[in-house]
Amino acid sequence: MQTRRRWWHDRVGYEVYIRSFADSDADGVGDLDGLHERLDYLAWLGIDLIWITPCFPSPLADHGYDVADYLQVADELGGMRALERVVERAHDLGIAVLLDLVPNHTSSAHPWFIASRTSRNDPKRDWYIWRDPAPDGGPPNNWLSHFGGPAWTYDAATEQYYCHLFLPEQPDLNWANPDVAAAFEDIIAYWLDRGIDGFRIDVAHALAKHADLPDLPPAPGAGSGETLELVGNFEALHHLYDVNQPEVLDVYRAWRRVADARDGLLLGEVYLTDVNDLAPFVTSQDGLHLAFWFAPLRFDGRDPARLRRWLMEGTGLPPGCLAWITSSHDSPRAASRLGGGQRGRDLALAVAVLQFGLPGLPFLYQGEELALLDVDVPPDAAEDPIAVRAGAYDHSRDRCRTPMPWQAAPGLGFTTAPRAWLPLGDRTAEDTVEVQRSDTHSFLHRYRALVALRHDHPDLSSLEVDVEWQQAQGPVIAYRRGSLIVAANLGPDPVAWDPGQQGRVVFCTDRRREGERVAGPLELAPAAALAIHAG
Ligand code: ISL
Repeated sequence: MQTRRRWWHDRVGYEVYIRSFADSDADGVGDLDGLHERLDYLAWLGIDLIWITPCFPSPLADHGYDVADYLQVADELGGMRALERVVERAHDLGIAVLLDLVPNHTSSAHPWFIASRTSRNDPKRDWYIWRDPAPDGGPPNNWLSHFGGPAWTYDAATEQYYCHLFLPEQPDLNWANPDVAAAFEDIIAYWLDRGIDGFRIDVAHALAKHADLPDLPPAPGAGSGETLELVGNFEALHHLYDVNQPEVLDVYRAWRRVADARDGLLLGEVYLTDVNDLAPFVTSQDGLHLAFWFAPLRFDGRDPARLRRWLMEGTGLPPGCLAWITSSHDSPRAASRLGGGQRGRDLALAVAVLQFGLPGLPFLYQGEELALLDVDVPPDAAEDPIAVRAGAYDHSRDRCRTPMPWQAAPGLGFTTAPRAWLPLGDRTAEDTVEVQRSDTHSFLHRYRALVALRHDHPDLSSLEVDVEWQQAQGPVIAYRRGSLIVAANLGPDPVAWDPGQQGRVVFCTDRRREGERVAGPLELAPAAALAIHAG
């Protein structure tokens, strides 16, 4: 089945974690005017699509993923005018702007929920998931919150529990209620009509719940180490009824009509790592346009065959329906996950090279282009509810969310405030944009060259050019994409690798190899990746 070519298919995306990108007003928190000032940098990097993490009014129990008003912009981030300035400038630079839509839950401070909890008869009562206590007075079922503890909180005023897959301050909406669906169709139309180009959709697989809210059985793979998230016992349950219900696809069918009428992009955070679960979200012509593919985030640098399998699984879907990431504001930075140090950084770039050659929308997470490592955030500086509430410091997302290092200066060029909202960490001058930009051998320049590779070779973003996977040669993952051959050595030793084709190196993680003629086997250093133009 062929996907119709749309405006986003040849773009390169970038996640802006707004609170840590650039602070324009010296309050220690990144904001939209700060982003505005840095859009030229993103254009220089070759980025032509950004996803801005939630910028709506919020009590910040989950740093913006608890939205109190979907139609306004938080004052702390600069308000509506600041967003308009960002969109205008971004469009002048050819950069599309996605907002982060959080439809699974609202903030408990949203007027909908405030009304809903006033009485069992309130017109908004059924906008959320309320149930009577179990016979013993406990929660109605055994569902758990992603952030630890039960997925239910008792509301004494009306003597019922409400459901929240995340914090108690993030009550889940009842998507079985058509009024909720209608409200979100209006929200989507509202922003698209104001020049926003689309949405990243938060926990896009979770909106619909099984009507009977049955207990969840234990997970078949529990304890196998295969699971991603270990906060509390969330991954010990088999999530048969709380996420990935078929009705969720009806939601996107309706949104798709609203979005397509305005040429808007719907990009789902579908956190399902079995490709068969993910497929229905993106393979029908009336579902999400794109979904992030999270399985490759399980690669820790040790078993290239696993990464190869996940990349192949993703490319088994119709072309152009996936977005590729190696890190985000929810996971360890790629360079840290892949072992840290020089090798972790080199491997992160090598994996990005492999992903940038595949059909779909490649994304960078802010700071990835600098090969940043995670920052150690001490418990007394913790912000993430996973750390603060659940005490799961090992899984804290703070360490991948620390401020962007722009300059080797106090505040890292991120802020002039004496203190940023999260620690700056021990960033070195070599970590900063300023220093890396002036050094053509830096990671920043390699990522920029990688983005340019994608833009300069239409075969890579084409929906018609297949991926031809090469037989695995030891730790080397390689494929052909039209006129290009892309390869990476993910092992710890140099490898002789045969591209099976003559050509010229048009990109290499080792910049000195660019331009090299290839005629037969060549040596790939550990963590080296390259692209060869055949001919
Ligand atoms: O489902 C998961 C793994 O099985 C989770 O990883 C889940 O998809 C993820 O935590 C969802 O993240 C998003 O929604 C959260 C917010 O805290 C994150 O920052 C956001 O990216 C709640 O809105």
